Amino acid sequence: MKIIIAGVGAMGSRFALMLHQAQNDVLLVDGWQAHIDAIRKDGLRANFNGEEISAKMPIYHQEEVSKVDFSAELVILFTKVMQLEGMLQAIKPLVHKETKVLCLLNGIGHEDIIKKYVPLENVLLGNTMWTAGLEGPGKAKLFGNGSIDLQSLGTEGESAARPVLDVLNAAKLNAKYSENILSSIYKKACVNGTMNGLCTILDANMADFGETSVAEQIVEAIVSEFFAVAKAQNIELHHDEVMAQIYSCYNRETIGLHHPSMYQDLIINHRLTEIDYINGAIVRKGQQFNIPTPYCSFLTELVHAKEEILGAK
Ligand code: NAD
Ligand code: AOT
Repeated sequence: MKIIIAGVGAMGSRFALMLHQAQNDVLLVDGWQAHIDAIRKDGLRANFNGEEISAKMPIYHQEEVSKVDFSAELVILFTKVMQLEGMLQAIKPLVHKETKVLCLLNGIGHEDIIKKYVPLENVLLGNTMWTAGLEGPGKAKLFGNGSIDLQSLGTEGESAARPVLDVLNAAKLNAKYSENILSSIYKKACVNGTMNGLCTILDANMADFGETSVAEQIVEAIVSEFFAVAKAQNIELHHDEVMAQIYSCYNRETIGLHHPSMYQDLIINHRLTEIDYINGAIVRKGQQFNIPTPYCSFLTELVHAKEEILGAK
C-alpha cells in the first residue's frame, strides 16, 4: 500500500519502519529539519528490540510537499496534537478523494480538526497501546508490544477500514476494528490524564508515583471527572477496567520504571505538552455540560506553569 507517515517522531518512526519492513511503499513527511537531514543522510535508524536497524525511505519537509508526486492510499497522522492542523494543511495536495486518513494520537476530540480537511467517509479514528521514543534526530528506540483499535467515522463502517486493518496486521501492528472507539479513546485518555501530568509535575516514574500513599485518591478523583464528562456524552466506561489499566502502569517488571511521554517532552526536552488535549479537553467539555472538573483544571494549570518555568517551546 502507498502510505504517508505525517509526523515521523517516535511513533511515526515505529509505524514507518514496521510498514516498510512489510513491503509497503512508505513516504515520510515531517517538520523538524535536523531530523529530516539525518534521515536523508543515514536512513531512519532505530534500536528495535535491542537490534540496530535502518531503512531508507523518502522524506520531505511538510513545507515542500507540493513538489511530491505520490498518490497515497493511506495517511497515518503522528504529529503531536499542537502540530496536527498545520500538518493537515501542509499535506492537502497529497490527500485525494480516496485517501484514508488514520489518527492514533493521544487525547480527545481530534476528529473535530481532521474533518475540516478530510471527508468523514475517509477518516479512521483510533488509539494505540504501542510506545516509542526518540534518541535524537534520525534515531528511534522501539521496545515491547502494542495494539491498535480503530473505527471508520463514515457510514460504510468496518468495510471502509478493512484494507487498512489488513495492511497494519501484515506489519504485525495488531490492529482490530472497534464499534465503540470513543470508549477506548476515553479509556486511554484516563491513563494519560493521570500518569502523564502527575509524573511530570511530581518528577516521578509511574511505579514511584503509584506506590505513594495518596496515589489512589488522586487517580480516583481525576478519573471521576473523565467518567462524568464521558457519561454526559453517552460514552460507556467501566471503572474497574480503567483502574486496572492505570494500576498496570505501576508494575516495575513491565512499564513502571518508564516516564510518560509528557515527562520526556517537558522535563527532558523542554517541549510544550499535550495537556490541553487530555485534562484540558475534560475541563472544556465539563464547562459545556456544567460538570465541575477541579482536578483536571488544576493539573492543566500546573503543567502550563511548568512549561513557562522551563521556557518550553
Ligand atoms: P514526537 O514528539 O516524538 O513527534 C511528534 C513530532 O515532533 C514529529 O514531527 C517530530 O519530528 C517532532 N519532534 C520530536 N522531537 C523533536 C525535537 N526535539 N525538536 C523538534 N521537533 C521534534 O511524538 P510521538 O511520541 O511520536 O507522539 C505522537 C502522538 O502519539 C502523540 O499524540 C502522542 O501522545 C501519541 N502517543 C505516543 C506514544 C509514545 O510512546 N511516544 C504512545 C502512544 C501515543
Ligand atoms: C502509555 N504511555 O501513552 C502507552 O506516555 O504518552 C504516553 C503513553 C501505553 C500504555 C500505557 C502508557
